[in-house]
Amino acid sequence: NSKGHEMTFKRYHRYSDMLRYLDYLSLKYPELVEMLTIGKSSLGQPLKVIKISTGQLTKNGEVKPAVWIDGGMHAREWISPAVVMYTLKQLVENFRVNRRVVEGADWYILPVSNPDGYEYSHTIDRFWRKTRSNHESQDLESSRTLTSFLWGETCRGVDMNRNWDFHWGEVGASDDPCQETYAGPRPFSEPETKAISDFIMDRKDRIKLYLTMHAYSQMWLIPWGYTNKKAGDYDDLMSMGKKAVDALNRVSGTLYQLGPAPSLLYPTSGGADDWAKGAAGIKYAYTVELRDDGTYGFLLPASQIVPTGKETFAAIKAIAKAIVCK
Ligand code: ING
Ligand code: ZN
Repeated sequence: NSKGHEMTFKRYHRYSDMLRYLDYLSLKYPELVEMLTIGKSSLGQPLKVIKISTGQLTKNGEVKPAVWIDGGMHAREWISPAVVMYTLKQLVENFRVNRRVVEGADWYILPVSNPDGYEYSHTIDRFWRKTRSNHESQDLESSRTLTSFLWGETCRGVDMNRNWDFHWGEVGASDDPCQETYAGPRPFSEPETKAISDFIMDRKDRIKLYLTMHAYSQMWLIPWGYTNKKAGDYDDLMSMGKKAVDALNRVSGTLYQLGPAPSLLYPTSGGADDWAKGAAGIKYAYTVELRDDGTYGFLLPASQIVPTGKETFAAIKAIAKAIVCK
Protein backbone atom coordinates (compact mmCIF):
# COMPACT_ATOMS: atom_id res chain seq x y z
CA ASN A 1 0.00 0.00 0.00
CA SER A 2 0.95 3.68 0.06
CA LYS A 3 2.76 3.27 3.38
CA GLY A 4 5.07 0.67 1.87
CA HIS A 5 3.89 -2.18 4.06
CA GLU A 6 0.77 -4.27 4.73
CA MET A 7 0.86 -4.62 8.54
CA THR A 8 -2.58 -3.93 9.97
CA PHE A 9 -2.67 -5.65 13.40
CA LYS A 10 -6.23 -6.56 12.39
CA ARG A 11 -5.31 -9.98 11.10
CA TYR A 12 -2.51 -12.50 11.49
CA HIS A 13 0.12 -11.78 8.86
CA ARG A 14 2.37 -14.03 6.87
CA TYR A 15 6.13 -13.92 7.43
CA SER A 16 6.71 -11.97 4.19
CA ASP A 17 4.37 -9.17 5.36
CA MET A 18 6.31 -8.94 8.61
CA LEU A 19 9.67 -8.81 6.83
CA ARG A 20 8.36 -6.00 4.64
CA TYR A 21 7.30 -4.07 7.74
CA LEU A 22 10.78 -4.52 9.22
CA ASP A 23 12.29 -3.21 5.98
CA TYR A 24 9.91 -0.28 6.09
CA LEU A 25 10.89 0.60 9.67
CA SER A 26 14.60 0.46 8.93
CA LEU A 27 14.16 2.69 5.86
CA LYS A 28 11.88 5.20 7.57
CA TYR A 29 13.74 5.40 10.89
CA PRO A 30 17.41 4.80 9.97
CA GLU A 31 18.71 6.65 13.05
CA LEU A 32 16.77 4.41 15.39
CA VAL A 33 16.37 1.06 13.67
CA GLU A 34 18.86 -1.43 12.34
CA MET A 35 18.08 -4.80 10.71
CA LEU A 36 20.34 -7.70 11.52
CA THR A 37 20.17 -11.14 9.94
CA ILE A 38 21.42 -13.48 12.64
CA GLY A 39 21.09 -16.73 10.70
CA LYS A 40 18.84 -18.88 8.59
CA SER A 41 16.12 -21.41 9.34
CA SER A 42 16.38 -25.05 8.23
CA LEU A 43 14.51 -24.15 5.05
CA GLY A 44 16.70 -21.14 4.37
CA GLN A 45 14.52 -18.28 5.59
CA PRO A 46 16.34 -15.34 7.20
CA LEU A 47 16.12 -14.82 10.96
CA LYS A 48 15.82 -11.06 11.33
CA VAL A 49 16.48 -9.15 14.49
CA ILE A 50 15.55 -5.51 14.78
CA LYS A 51 17.90 -3.45 16.88
CA ILE A 52 16.39 -0.28 18.30
CA SER A 53 19.00 2.05 19.68
CA THR A 54 19.60 5.73 20.24
CA GLY A 55 23.31 5.00 20.71
CA GLN A 56 25.20 2.40 22.68
CA LEU A 57 26.48 4.80 25.33
CA THR A 58 24.65 6.80 27.97
CA LYS A 59 25.29 10.52 28.40
CA ASN A 60 27.88 9.58 31.01
CA GLY A 61 29.70 7.39 28.53
CA GLU A 62 28.64 4.10 30.05
CA VAL A 63 27.54 1.15 27.93
CA LYS A 64 23.75 0.87 28.03
CA PRO A 65 21.97 -2.29 29.10
CA ALA A 66 20.07 -4.26 26.48
CA VAL A 67 16.73 -6.04 26.30
CA TRP A 68 15.99 -9.14 24.21
CA ILE A 69 12.50 -10.17 23.07
CA ASP A 70 11.65 -13.10 20.83
CA GLY A 71 8.36 -14.41 19.48
CA GLY A 72 7.08 -17.27 17.40
CA MET A 73 9.23 -20.06 18.80
CA HIS A 74 6.14 -22.25 18.53
CA ALA A 75 4.48 -22.07 15.12
CA ARG A 76 0.80 -22.19 16.06
CA GLU A 77 1.01 -19.48 18.75
CA TRP A 78 0.17 -16.74 16.26
CA ILE A 79 -0.54 -14.08 18.87
CA SER A 80 3.14 -14.16 19.85
CA PRO A 81 4.69 -12.73 16.65
CA ALA A 82 1.73 -10.34 16.40
CA VAL A 83 2.38 -8.95 19.90
CA VAL A 84 6.13 -8.72 19.28
CA MET A 85 5.42 -6.76 16.08
CA TYR A 86 3.07 -4.52 18.05
CA THR A 87 5.81 -3.92 20.62
CA LEU A 88 8.21 -3.01 17.84
CA LYS A 89 5.69 -0.56 16.43
CA GLN A 90 5.22 1.12 19.81
CA LEU A 91 8.93 1.47 20.48
CA VAL A 92 9.69 2.88 17.03
CA GLU A 93 6.62 4.67 15.71
CA ASN A 94 5.52 5.89 19.15
CA PHE A 95 9.03 6.85 20.18
CA ARG A 96 8.09 10.15 21.86
CA VAL A 97 5.67 8.50 24.29
CA ASN A 98 8.05 5.65 25.08
CA ARG A 99 11.20 7.72 25.01
CA ARG A 100 12.48 6.73 28.46
CA VAL A 101 12.57 3.00 27.83
CA VAL A 102 13.81 3.37 24.26
CA GLU A 103 16.67 5.63 25.32
CA GLY A 104 17.42 3.60 28.42
CA ALA A 105 18.46 0.44 26.58
CA ASP A 106 19.33 -1.15 23.28
CA TRP A 107 16.44 -3.38 22.21
CA TYR A 108 16.96 -6.57 20.24
CA ILE A 109 13.72 -7.95 18.88
CA LEU A 110 13.18 -11.17 16.93
CA PRO A 111 9.48 -11.36 15.97
CA VAL A 112 9.53 -14.84 14.42
CA SER A 113 12.21 -17.23 15.64
CA ASN A 114 10.65 -20.22 13.83
CA PRO A 115 9.58 -18.92 10.39
CA ASP A 116 9.47 -22.39 8.79
CA GLY A 117 6.99 -23.62 11.37
CA TYR A 118 5.03 -20.37 11.25
CA GLU A 119 4.50 -20.60 7.50
CA TYR A 120 3.66 -24.30 7.77
CA SER A 121 0.96 -23.46 10.31
CA HIS A 122 -0.48 -20.95 7.82
CA THR A 123 -0.45 -23.24 4.81
CA ILE A 124 -0.65 -26.91 5.83
CA ASP A 125 -1.31 -27.56 9.52
CA ARG A 126 -2.77 -24.83 11.74
CA PHE A 127 -1.68 -26.65 14.92
CA TRP A 128 1.96 -27.21 14.00
CA ARG A 129 4.30 -26.40 16.92
CA LYS A 130 7.86 -27.41 16.02
CA THR A 131 10.47 -26.38 13.48
CA ARG A 132 10.52 -28.14 10.07
CA SER A 133 13.95 -29.77 10.18
CA ASN A 134 14.49 -33.42 9.34
CA HIS A 135 16.55 -35.48 11.77
CA GLU A 136 14.88 -38.84 11.52
CA SER A 137 16.61 -41.75 9.90
CA GLN A 138 14.69 -44.13 7.65
CA ASP A 139 13.72 -46.65 10.27
CA LEU A 140 10.62 -47.71 12.08
CA GLU A 141 11.77 -47.07 15.62
CA SER A 142 9.73 -43.98 16.29
CA SER A 143 5.97 -43.87 16.46
CA ARG A 144 5.50 -43.23 12.76
CA THR A 145 2.51 -44.72 10.95
CA LEU A 146 3.18 -47.61 8.59
CA THR A 147 1.89 -45.67 5.58
CA SER A 148 4.12 -42.69 6.26
CA PHE A 149 7.02 -45.14 6.55
CA LEU A 150 6.16 -46.78 3.25
CA TRP A 151 5.90 -43.37 1.59
CA GLY A 152 9.42 -42.67 2.83
CA GLU A 153 8.13 -39.83 4.99
CA THR A 154 9.82 -38.86 8.21
CA CYS A 155 8.58 -37.02 11.25
CA ARG A 156 9.82 -33.50 11.00
CA GLY A 157 10.59 -30.78 13.43
CA VAL A 158 12.04 -30.13 16.85
CA ASP A 159 10.40 -28.32 19.75
CA MET A 160 12.55 -25.19 19.94
CA ASN A 161 11.62 -24.74 23.58
CA ARG A 162 13.24 -28.08 24.48
CA ASN A 163 16.37 -27.66 22.34
CA TRP A 164 18.47 -25.26 24.48
CA ASP A 165 21.71 -26.41 26.01
CA PHE A 166 20.81 -26.25 29.70
CA HIS A 167 19.67 -29.43 31.45
CA TRP A 168 18.71 -30.58 27.95
CA GLY A 169 16.48 -33.62 27.69
CA GLU A 170 16.03 -34.17 31.43
CA VAL A 171 12.26 -33.74 31.96
CA GLY A 172 9.14 -32.87 29.99
CA ALA A 173 10.81 -33.51 26.65
CA SER A 174 10.67 -36.40 24.20
CA ASP A 175 13.40 -38.24 22.31
CA ASP A 176 10.88 -39.36 19.69
CA PRO A 177 11.00 -37.22 16.50
CA CYS A 178 7.28 -37.82 16.01
CA GLN A 179 6.31 -36.20 19.31
CA GLU A 180 5.30 -32.56 19.82
CA THR A 181 7.96 -32.02 22.47
CA TYR A 182 10.87 -33.67 20.63
CA ALA A 183 14.01 -32.10 22.08
CA GLY A 184 16.11 -32.80 18.98
CA PRO A 185 19.03 -35.21 18.50
CA ARG A 186 21.29 -32.92 20.56
CA PRO A 187 21.18 -29.44 22.16
CA PHE A 188 21.10 -26.65 19.57
CA SER A 189 20.51 -29.10 16.73
CA GLU A 190 18.27 -26.44 15.19
CA PRO A 191 19.87 -23.60 13.23
CA GLU A 192 17.26 -21.30 14.78
CA THR A 193 18.14 -21.98 18.45
CA LYS A 194 21.85 -22.06 17.55
CA ALA A 195 21.71 -18.64 15.86
CA ILE A 196 19.79 -17.03 18.71
CA SER A 197 22.03 -18.49 21.39
CA ASP A 198 25.21 -17.38 19.58
CA PHE A 199 23.81 -13.87 19.20
CA ILE A 200 22.79 -13.64 22.85
CA MET A 201 26.05 -15.16 24.13
CA ASP A 202 28.00 -12.47 22.24
CA ARG A 203 26.03 -9.84 24.18
CA LYS A 204 25.31 -11.67 27.41
CA ASP A 205 26.86 -9.08 29.71
CA ARG A 206 24.73 -6.29 28.25
CA ILE A 207 21.40 -8.10 28.09
CA LYS A 208 19.62 -7.53 31.41
CA LEU A 209 16.18 -8.77 30.45
CA TYR A 210 15.22 -11.80 28.34
CA LEU A 211 11.60 -12.27 27.26
CA THR A 212 10.27 -15.10 25.11
CA MET A 213 6.63 -14.81 24.06
CA HIS A 214 4.37 -17.86 23.89
CA ALA A 215 0.66 -18.65 24.11
CA TYR A 216 -1.67 -19.43 25.65
CA SER A 217 -2.76 -19.39 29.35
CA GLN A 218 -2.00 -15.87 30.62
CA MET A 219 1.04 -16.58 32.72
CA TRP A 220 4.26 -14.75 33.43
CA LEU A 221 6.65 -17.65 34.03
CA ILE A 222 9.93 -17.44 35.92
CA PRO A 223 12.82 -19.94 35.93
CA TRP A 224 13.38 -22.67 36.71
CA GLY A 225 11.41 -24.82 34.35
CA TYR A 226 13.56 -27.94 34.79
CA THR A 227 13.30 -28.29 38.55
CA ASN A 228 10.95 -27.64 41.43
CA LYS A 229 13.79 -25.95 43.28
CA LYS A 230 13.52 -22.18 43.61
CA ALA A 231 16.00 -20.01 41.75
CA GLY A 232 18.51 -18.33 44.07
CA ASP A 233 17.00 -14.94 43.29
CA TYR A 234 13.41 -16.13 43.21
CA ASP A 235 12.23 -13.09 45.17
CA ASP A 236 13.78 -10.64 42.66
CA LEU A 237 12.30 -12.56 39.71
CA MET A 238 8.89 -12.50 41.39
CA SER A 239 8.93 -8.82 42.37
CA MET A 240 9.93 -7.69 38.87
CA GLY A 241 7.39 -10.09 37.38
CA LYS A 242 4.75 -8.59 39.63
CA LYS A 243 5.42 -5.13 38.22
CA ALA A 244 4.78 -6.57 34.76
CA VAL A 245 1.53 -8.41 35.53
CA ASP A 246 0.19 -5.49 37.58
CA ALA A 247 0.82 -3.07 34.71
CA LEU A 248 -0.78 -5.54 32.31
CA ASN A 249 -3.83 -5.92 34.55
CA ARG A 250 -4.33 -2.16 34.81
CA VAL A 251 -4.88 -1.81 31.04
CA SER A 252 -8.10 -3.81 30.75
CA GLY A 253 -8.34 -6.14 33.70
CA THR A 254 -6.72 -9.23 32.15
CA LEU A 255 -5.45 -11.53 34.89
CA TYR A 256 -2.07 -13.25 34.70
CA GLN A 257 -0.60 -15.83 37.03
CA LEU A 258 3.02 -15.36 38.06
CA GLY A 259 5.43 -18.11 39.04
CA PRO A 260 7.66 -20.97 37.90
CA ALA A 261 6.38 -23.36 35.20
CA PRO A 262 6.59 -26.54 37.31
CA SER A 263 4.13 -25.15 39.85
CA LEU A 264 1.77 -23.45 37.35
CA LEU A 265 2.00 -25.89 34.39
CA TYR A 266 4.49 -28.73 34.29
CA PRO A 267 8.27 -29.13 34.51
CA THR A 268 10.23 -29.02 31.24
CA SER A 269 13.91 -28.82 30.42
CA GLY A 270 15.88 -27.35 27.55
CA GLY A 271 13.69 -24.24 27.60
CA ALA A 272 14.88 -20.86 26.42
CA ASP A 273 14.35 -18.90 29.64
CA ASP A 274 16.23 -21.48 31.72
CA TRP A 275 19.12 -21.27 29.25
CA ALA A 276 19.09 -17.46 29.25
CA LYS A 277 19.35 -17.43 33.03
CA GLY A 278 21.38 -20.56 33.72
CA ALA A 279 23.83 -20.54 30.80
CA ALA A 280 23.95 -16.92 29.61
CA GLY A 281 23.62 -15.50 33.13
CA ILE A 282 20.80 -13.08 32.35
CA LYS A 283 19.25 -12.45 35.74
CA TYR A 284 15.76 -11.56 34.55
CA ALA A 285 14.56 -14.23 32.11
CA TYR A 286 10.86 -14.92 31.59
CA THR A 287 8.52 -16.94 29.42
CA VAL A 288 5.28 -15.09 28.80
CA GLU A 289 2.17 -17.12 27.99
CA LEU A 290 -0.13 -14.61 26.29
CA ARG A 291 -3.92 -14.69 25.86
CA ASP A 292 -6.18 -16.32 26.25
CA ASP A 293 -7.32 -18.51 29.17
CA GLY A 294 -8.35 -21.36 26.85
CA THR A 295 -11.62 -20.01 25.47
CA TYR A 296 -10.11 -19.83 21.99
CA GLY A 297 -6.64 -21.10 22.81
CA PHE A 298 -4.34 -21.06 19.77
CA LEU A 299 -7.26 -19.86 17.62
CA LEU A 300 -7.39 -16.49 19.34
CA PRO A 301 -9.49 -14.15 17.16
CA ALA A 302 -7.51 -11.49 15.33
CA SER A 303 -9.71 -8.84 16.94
CA GLN A 304 -7.74 -9.54 20.14
CA ILE A 305 -4.34 -8.67 18.63
CA VAL A 306 -4.53 -4.98 19.51
CA PRO A 307 -5.96 -5.41 23.04
CA THR A 308 -3.39 -8.14 23.75
CA GLY A 309 -0.64 -5.96 22.27
CA LYS A 310 -1.64 -2.97 24.41
CA GLU A 311 -1.69 -4.76 27.74
CA THR A 312 1.46 -6.76 26.98
CA PHE A 313 3.33 -3.65 25.93
CA ALA A 314 2.34 -1.99 29.23
CA ALA A 315 3.86 -4.98 31.03
CA ILE A 316 7.05 -4.92 28.95
CA LYS A 317 7.43 -1.19 29.46
CA ALA A 318 6.96 -1.50 33.22
CA ILE A 319 9.45 -4.32 33.70
CA ALA A 320 12.00 -2.79 31.33
CA LYS A 321 11.79 0.52 33.15
CA ALA A 322 12.29 -1.17 36.49
CA ILE A 323 15.29 -3.16 35.29
CA VAL A 324 17.13 -0.87 32.89
CA CYS A 325 16.09 2.71 33.78
CA LYS A 326 17.68 2.80 37.24
N1 ING B 1 4.24 -23.54 26.77
C1 ING B 1 5.54 -23.71 27.29
C2 ING B 1 6.21 -24.94 26.71
O1 ING B 1 7.26 -24.79 26.12
C3 ING B 1 6.76 -23.65 29.45
C4 ING B 1 5.48 -23.74 28.76
C5 ING B 1 7.65 -22.64 29.21
C6 ING B 1 7.09 -24.59 30.35
C7 ING B 1 8.84 -22.57 29.86
C8 ING B 1 8.28 -24.54 31.01
C9 ING B 1 9.15 -23.52 30.76
O2 ING B 1 5.68 -26.05 26.81
C10 ING B 1 3.94 -23.31 25.49
N2 ING B 1 2.69 -22.90 25.23
O3 ING B 1 4.72 -23.42 24.63
ZN1 ZN C 1 4.90 -22.00 23.13
